[in-house]
Amino acid sequence: MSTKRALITGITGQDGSYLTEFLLAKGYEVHGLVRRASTFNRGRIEHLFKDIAKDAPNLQLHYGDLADSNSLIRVLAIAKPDEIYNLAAQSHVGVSFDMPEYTGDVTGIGTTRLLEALRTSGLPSRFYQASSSELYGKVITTPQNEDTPFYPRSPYGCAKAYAYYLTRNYRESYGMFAVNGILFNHESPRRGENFVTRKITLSIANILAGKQECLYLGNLEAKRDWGYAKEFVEGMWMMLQQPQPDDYVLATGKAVTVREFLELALECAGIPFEHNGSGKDETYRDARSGKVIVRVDARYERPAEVDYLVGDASKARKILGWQPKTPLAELVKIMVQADLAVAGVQR
Ligand code: NAP
Ligand code: F7E
Repeated sequence: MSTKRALITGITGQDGSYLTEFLLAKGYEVHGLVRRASTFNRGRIEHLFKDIAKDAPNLQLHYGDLADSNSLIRVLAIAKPDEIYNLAAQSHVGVSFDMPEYTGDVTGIGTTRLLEALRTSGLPSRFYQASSSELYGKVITTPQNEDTPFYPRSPYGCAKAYAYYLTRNYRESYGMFAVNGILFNHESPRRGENFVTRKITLSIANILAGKQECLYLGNLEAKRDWGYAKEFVEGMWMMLQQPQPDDYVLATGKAVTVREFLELALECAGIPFEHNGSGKDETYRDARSGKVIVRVDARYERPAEVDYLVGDASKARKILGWQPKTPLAELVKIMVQADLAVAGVQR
């Protein structure tokens, strides 16, 4: 059997890096779209190059951008992928309120550019679209599954809704094998540093290392269904191995508040804490030193919040055989330990 080829947009991101590892281990030739940056943006996949022999070019990177159709056409012609994973996006919900037009262009229209480049290429590639639980936003029913109506609450959620429907439209209009993975939050030590879980674990490590005084957070009451990214990328691949294209939710089915995540992380790092005040005056102190280590800061609140998301992944469990394995307490431990090592804290 010939080697399978995959193209990953967003290969330098959290999910892109885990998916690349997963596909390389399965013997795939992996092509990645990398955008030009003035700073080094390949840190999450750098280790993979070190492991690869020079005469086994099974991981190839190509400059390109979801805002640039010609680069997508060029990369498709070079990679000729059997499978395409469209993971690239302006993926930060909070930032999308500051940059709604850009978010719409990259996260929404970027998907049109890639689907249209694929359609006109005539390649038979299977297409995965990174859809999101942010589609459900101000939820209509709980838990959310593939039939739950959408109510996006941010420019990011709206852009993802557009991309979701476009993916379905190309499937129905042109018979393309195009699927949506509607993924609930998934985290890891490779999570971007300005998403709340990683912000918490990295800040705690930096506080213990004496590199940071205090962690400033927004809404502590939001509830999320947090899983382990490494396990979620396997579900993406499973969706593209099915006989028929379809859309699937991936989630753990359990949700906790940002506050609960914070307290779990503090416990995991061995910091005894005292909680005082409420609202904007709320603080957490290190019970040993009395120093305030967590404060609430309105700068991190959003114009419209998504209060509570929890997913029902029973379709994925039944049809794909996918299920999450790592409980939240274990995920918190993995993230805290990795960040203590990054910060140079001896344990
Ligand atoms: P991430 O870490 O923010 O990675 C985003 C990737 O997109 C990075 O490689 C980034 O490149 C790339 N990118 C951004 N703008 C681009 C552009 N204009 N052209 C080409 N590439 C661009 O996101 P993630 O957590 O891995 O998530 C992967 C995908 O799943 C995203 O589409 C996200 O919206 C979606 N999603 C994520 C979650 C989650 O909980 N993680 C849940 C549901 C859906 P740089 O490295 O250069 O910035
Ligand atoms: O926020 C609250 C914030 O930015 C989670 C993306 O991967 O998952 C992610 O979107 C919650 C929100 O993730 C801070 O208000 C409090 O309620 O970590 P987040 P997100 O918005 O859920 C979905 C599924 C995606 O698709 C997205 O791409 O935490 N929160 N204080 C904070 N959030 C941040 N970022 N920073 C704070 O200081």
